[in-house]
Amino acid sequence: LEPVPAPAAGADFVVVANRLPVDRDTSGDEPTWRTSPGGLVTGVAPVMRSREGAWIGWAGIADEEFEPFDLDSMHLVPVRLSSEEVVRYYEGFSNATLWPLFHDVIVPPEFHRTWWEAYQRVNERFARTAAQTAAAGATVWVHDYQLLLVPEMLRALRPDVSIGFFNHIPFPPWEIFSQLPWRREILAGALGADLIGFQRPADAANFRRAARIDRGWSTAGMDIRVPADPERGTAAHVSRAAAFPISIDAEELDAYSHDPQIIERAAQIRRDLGDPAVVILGVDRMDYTKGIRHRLKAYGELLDSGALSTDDVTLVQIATPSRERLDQYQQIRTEVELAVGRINGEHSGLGKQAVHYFHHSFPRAEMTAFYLAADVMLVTALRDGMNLVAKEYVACRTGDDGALVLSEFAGAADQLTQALMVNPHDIAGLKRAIRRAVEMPKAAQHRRMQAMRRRLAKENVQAWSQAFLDELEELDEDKGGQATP
Ligand code: ADQ
Repeated sequence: LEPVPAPAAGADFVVVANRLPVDRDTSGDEPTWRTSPGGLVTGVAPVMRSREGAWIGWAGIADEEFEPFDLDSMHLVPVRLSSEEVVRYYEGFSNATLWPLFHDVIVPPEFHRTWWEAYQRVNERFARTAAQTAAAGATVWVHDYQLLLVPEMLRALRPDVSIGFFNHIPFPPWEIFSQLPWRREILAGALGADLIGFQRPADAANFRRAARIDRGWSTAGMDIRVPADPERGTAAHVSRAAAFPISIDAEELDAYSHDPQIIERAAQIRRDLGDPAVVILGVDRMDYTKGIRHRLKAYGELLDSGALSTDDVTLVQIATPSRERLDQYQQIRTEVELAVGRINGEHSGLGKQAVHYFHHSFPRAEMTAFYLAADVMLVTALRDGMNLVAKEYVACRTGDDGALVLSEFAGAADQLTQALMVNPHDIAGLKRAIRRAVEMPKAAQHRRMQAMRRRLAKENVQAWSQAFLDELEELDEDKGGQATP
């Protein structure tokens, strides 16, 4: 790739992510855009608004070209994807190769050369769009596993910009990552960034180790020395790989949780559930990484043995539809629904349902009401970069009560250390933790919840993005003084 000039009127701060934070609404006479929820959106939107930058991403509709537009004080630049690219780049390489590979191969990743070709092509389109959007010397923040090649491509196109990359999902140990036929290109791609952020220190360490083993590149502390690559058109530089655990907009959730209408809605939810003594809640995208089956197995066995009874407890499982065209996702949905059906068939009575299951998404206000209504929250991911649901639950517990059961394989376990930690593969341990949570005395709930809430009030999403962008800026200022490898 050859360097290109900076645009005359470019943006000073550019976010590059697979999806724009909007959905097309075609229900009315005139199609409109409305902002859409989701982990990444929750994380970056507040920063975008405060810095008035540009956001580059796919608008979510294949084969359609949209002009850049402004919404909620954000400048949005749509990138076109053909339906074939959606299949190969997005559903294929991103979600059926990298996603399972980076999540401990819970299901087998598929390696297809046609998917890889599409991934490269689409990454280059994103990189070129970023090169045409960023002002001279701008900061460009690239997000997630769909765009791992963009940092290196953008560096070749625009050596003047400062490039950050954030990996929202785990980064696997070398022994797993090395299965990827294109591991070299993926590593070199991400290493085009000046700063590479991960959720946990262990993810960053896995990444640095991969760079050492595969590329033979030397590391010092968090830094990796990347030599020049004349073929790809990049100069020697130092790239830093470190942990920046993402968080939630604690203040916004706190405001929602104090809203009298939402408080009343939470009370209504409990009444509608039949006023059980204990409401247990699970909230996830319908994904095989989230451990929904393990959770249901443990809960079902507790009902089987009589340790829990539908006289006192009910489980509300909310599972957002996700990646529904992929086989593995159809399969997990079938398995979850079979398990829910079995448990309800065996244990529900009239007005006493064992599991209330929802396969759709809810507005944020309604989600908050569910968090407020739940005495126990179950987060049992088999592997999860962070898991914002765990943090959202804590942020909504304005009464300092409630019990969180949390998988040690979710990044959130590093911050929410007062949760009841579980290994979700250990069904006996999971059952013990659920019982403990259900029976936890109020004083213990308060002690644990207060400590977690105090931490989240400080370590919110604004602090996360600020920490990442501050460090990126520092690295940019230091650039002149850096010894080249
Ligand atoms: P996800 O895998 O999507 O995110 P998570 O972090 O839990 O997982 O974020 C899900 C978001 O969607 C939460 O904000 C939640 O409230 C919302 N949500 C879930 N179900 C919903 C429903 N039915 N209705 C409405 N909203 C719903 C990826 C990584 C994570 C990482 C995030 C952010 O897999 O590990 O924490 O990115 O980096």
